[in-house]
Amino acid sequence: MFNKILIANRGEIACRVAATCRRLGIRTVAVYSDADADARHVAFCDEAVHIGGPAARDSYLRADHIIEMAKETGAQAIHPGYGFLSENEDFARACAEAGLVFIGPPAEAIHAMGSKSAAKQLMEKAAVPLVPGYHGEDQDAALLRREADGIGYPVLLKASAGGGGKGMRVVDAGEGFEAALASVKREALASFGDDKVLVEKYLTRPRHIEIQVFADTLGNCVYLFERDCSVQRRHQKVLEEAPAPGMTEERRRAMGEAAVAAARAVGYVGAGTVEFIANQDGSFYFMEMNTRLQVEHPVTEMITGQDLVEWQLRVACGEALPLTQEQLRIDGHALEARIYAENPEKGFLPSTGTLRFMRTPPAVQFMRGGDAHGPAGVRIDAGVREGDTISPFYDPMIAKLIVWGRDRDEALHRMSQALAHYHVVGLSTNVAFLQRLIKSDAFRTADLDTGLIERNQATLFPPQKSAGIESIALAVAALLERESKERRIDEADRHSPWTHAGNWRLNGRDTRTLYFEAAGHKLEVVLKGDVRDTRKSTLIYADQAAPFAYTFKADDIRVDLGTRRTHGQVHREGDTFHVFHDGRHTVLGWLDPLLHAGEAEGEGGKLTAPMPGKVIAVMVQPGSKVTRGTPLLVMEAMKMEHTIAAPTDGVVSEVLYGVGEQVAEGAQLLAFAVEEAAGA
Ligand code: MV4
Repeated sequence: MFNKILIANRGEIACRVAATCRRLGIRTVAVYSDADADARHVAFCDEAVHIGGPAARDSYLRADHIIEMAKETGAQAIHPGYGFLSENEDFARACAEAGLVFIGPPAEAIHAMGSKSAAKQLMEKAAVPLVPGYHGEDQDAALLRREADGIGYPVLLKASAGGGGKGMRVVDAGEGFEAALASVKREALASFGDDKVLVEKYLTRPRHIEIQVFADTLGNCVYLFERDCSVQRRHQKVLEEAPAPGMTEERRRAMGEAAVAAARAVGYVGAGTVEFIANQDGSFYFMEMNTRLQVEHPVTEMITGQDLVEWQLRVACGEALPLTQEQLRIDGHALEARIYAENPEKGFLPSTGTLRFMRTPPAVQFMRGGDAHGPAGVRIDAGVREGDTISPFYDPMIAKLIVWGRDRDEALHRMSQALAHYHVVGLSTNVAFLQRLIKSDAFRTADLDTGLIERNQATLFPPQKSAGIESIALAVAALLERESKERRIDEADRHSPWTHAGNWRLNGRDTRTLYFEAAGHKLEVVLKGDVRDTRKSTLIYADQAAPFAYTFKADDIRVDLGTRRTHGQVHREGDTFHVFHDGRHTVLGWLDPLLHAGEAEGEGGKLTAPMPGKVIAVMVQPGSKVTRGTPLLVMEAMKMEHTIAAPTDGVVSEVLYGVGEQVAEGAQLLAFAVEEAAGA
């Protein structure tokens, strides 16, 4: 086995590879760009080498420089992860020339699968099923048209050099053929420098089913069953699972053997994935082969109990595959959800910023040797920690959440539970969207195909509901708990504002009105009864009134609303309450009566960011005395400026953001204290 390897990647996959190396006693060298100096993968590895600027071409794509660093640090091999240099045949060759082992397939195998039409010709010879179509050398337009007419419409035109959905066009009828051909050729030439196209019968409701294969240098080749990755959005996978729902034993064997034949046809070595599209009737066709370890490999690890990175390392140093086909078994069902920093409500726009707060469900980190899924059946592969930043330079994935169950229903249940305990503050995430997806009828009943998300827009993007009474009650509980703690601390201090009950806003003896703001609406909550002493009162909100009591158990708040008991977590940042309840994240801004005392109804003056954006000017500093309406800070969002002004006379006690910093919607920007003298 190797003593030391270099990992030519970043993020979760670099950490994932390092985790197995650590278990096997292999030293690891990380590489990092300027943007990643404090990244988790750098801390996770034994050594690290700085390789350049934040843009990938200035760092993670610098093949020669990375090879140089591998030699300098005494690494014997390079693991490329996925993306970046993983499917670059020149890099694979250059490693070999430098006397380093490339932990991946031979350059020739990468090359053979790089061209779609050449790959299809090879697959045809190996008797791997192909979609009816044309993948010949002759690119004469009239010939291509005759082929399309012969196949029957709709047909799909694909750039031979394309991949991952780029350079494809559906043609519904013969009349549209020439225009579509010209457009695909233009796009292919511009994107891949090669305008060769192929023509295929277009399948209208395909499933994406891929087979994990593994080959060693001794001539062994096996399949580790299938993954269903049909749930995608614009060719980005969202959920993956193994095994594929509805798969029969015969079809599993047929697809597995076809995949092994495909791998053997190109002299494959190492981990690879053969991608098929399958019709609803189960017929399946070769699409392409990915010559790397894939993002979604953990679901295969969960159901087979095998560590695929360990397999890669063993194969790369010439060992035989750890198991034979007969020894491989499927145990249970696994699901993977990709947690992204993005905003599903705004067209899945990537969301950059700092993970100011992050709580994750109980889980094992990465693969554990000998224990595929850990006690809870939950695994998290993450490349970031709380406090880290998601920058615009790389893929905005936060983590992969992987769950295992004895069957699909158990896995679904665990995924839903785990998502409900994935709490992120600081940027938008797709967690709530994933939760809706998991719970949707289409996914629950495994009515899978690549159009699932498109077709279920209505359920997956429901109109935003206003905050429910449970979320409000949780925020109120968090507020009251904090106040009672602060009061205890300040009890001895007669000059403290708390002892003057200024924060209580008591209207009469036992009624208190609280105002919150959520999604631009002002919400009124009335508490009646003695909240201070018994924690029991009545909560009135949006025409509902319920007896209200709460208790804290570590981070968990339990709330009783009459006979309904619920629980959740609240993360407070200044006057902003992030309520996590029932798998949802509700942001409530508390309108502190101390700050809003002098304010006319409906008037602005909040010290929180009205929308995500960037701070472009800060006019004050801690200690600045200001009068009501004084501009404090300017934000820029959507090319417009927003000035945050003092809500009343007072003193700035804290400035929480500096010029140039990104702020999330609802984030508190400044802390402000009412001028002592003003109220006296
Ligand atoms: C297809 C197809 C329908 N018919 N080929 C998209 C990416 C590439 N890997 C293959 N792709 C497709 N090829 C024929 N003949 C539909 C797709 C397709 C797709 C395939 C897998 C996963 C998601 C997809 C989303 C849209 C289209």
